[in-house]
Amino acid sequence: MKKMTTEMKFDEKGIPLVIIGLSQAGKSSFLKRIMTGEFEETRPTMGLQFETTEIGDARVDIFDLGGHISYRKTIWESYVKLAYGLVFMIDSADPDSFDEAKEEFWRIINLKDDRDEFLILFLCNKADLKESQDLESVINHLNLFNLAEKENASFQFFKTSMKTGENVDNALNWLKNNTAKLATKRKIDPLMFMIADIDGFPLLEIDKIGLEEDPSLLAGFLAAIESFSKRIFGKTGMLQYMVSGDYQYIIKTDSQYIYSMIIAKNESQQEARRKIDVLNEFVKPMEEFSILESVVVQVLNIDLSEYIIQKGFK
Ligand SMILES: Nc1nc2c(ncn2[C@@H]2O[C@H](COP(=O)(O)OP(=O)(O)O)[C@@H](O)[C@H]2O)c(=O)[nH]1
Ligand SMILES: [Mg+2]
Repeated sequence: MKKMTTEMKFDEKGIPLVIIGLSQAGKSSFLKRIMTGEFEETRPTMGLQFETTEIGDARVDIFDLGGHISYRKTIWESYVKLAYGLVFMIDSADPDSFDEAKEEFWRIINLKDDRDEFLILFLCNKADLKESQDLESVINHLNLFNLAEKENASFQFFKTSMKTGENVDNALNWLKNNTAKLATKRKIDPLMFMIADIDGFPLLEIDKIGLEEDPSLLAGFLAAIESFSKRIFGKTGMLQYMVSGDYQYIIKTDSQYIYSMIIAKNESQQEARRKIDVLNEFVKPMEEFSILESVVVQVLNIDLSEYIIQKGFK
């Protein structure tokens, strides 16, 4: 379990996107196209691999699906939950892989929270090969028309070739335009984040610099956590949400910890809840608190120069 968390490296900056697909679909070639504008025969990557790049303001993490050992799955599932957009790549010239791709695709889509708006860019790659199936038959085979029922998803399909460059620019432009739109809706800039034990004792606290000048905000928050910890005694998995003045307070508990965050009134409550949910999943199996700080900073996606961190109150 410890291994899983140390290997995790959410990036600290940028809109989170993931590129996923079975191995050999063309993900590494797509990455190469994004970075260099060129195609180069890639070598099959053996074993586990972590790749990352940038598209505009977005930070993109790339994962191979299928045949993974389970702790690795936990990692990319958490990335998927955090991601604003998913790029799913398929080898359109390999119809034998469609069933497995279908299973993985829908499993991933179903990981996304129904509260979240998110993007799906579906790339039917290797369009240059004569065995390449047309878009309609891939859409039919994978039941992609069912995406229309996902009201929170914006989706788009392209046939691409990383080899010839066909539709690569169109796909990237769709992604850039749509992530930029989502990012403005989903932005949060927490004023304060805290993990406390179940009695309300703070274990890790991250405060925006300048927050100490508003003691009422802090005092109100601590009082809320304390009363919350008393009220939920014996219950777990509760989430509480309050609005007070210009602020929103989001508090969640599991059997061990209380997670809490303050964001401004105009920011996305859903985004704050989502981040707390992801953190909750990571913290649960942690035996030590030593790496917690970096996990929190990465999931919250904050600029550390703007915050003060306090820990180890006990
Ligand atoms: N013909 C053709 N081959 C491609 C295309 N994209 C990738 N490949 C090749 O397919 C294989 C797998 O590509 P790779 O990018 O490593 O796939 P990944 O496992 O998803 O990262 C490599 O031999 C690539 O050179 C494409 O659009 N057309
Ligand atoms: Mg690869």
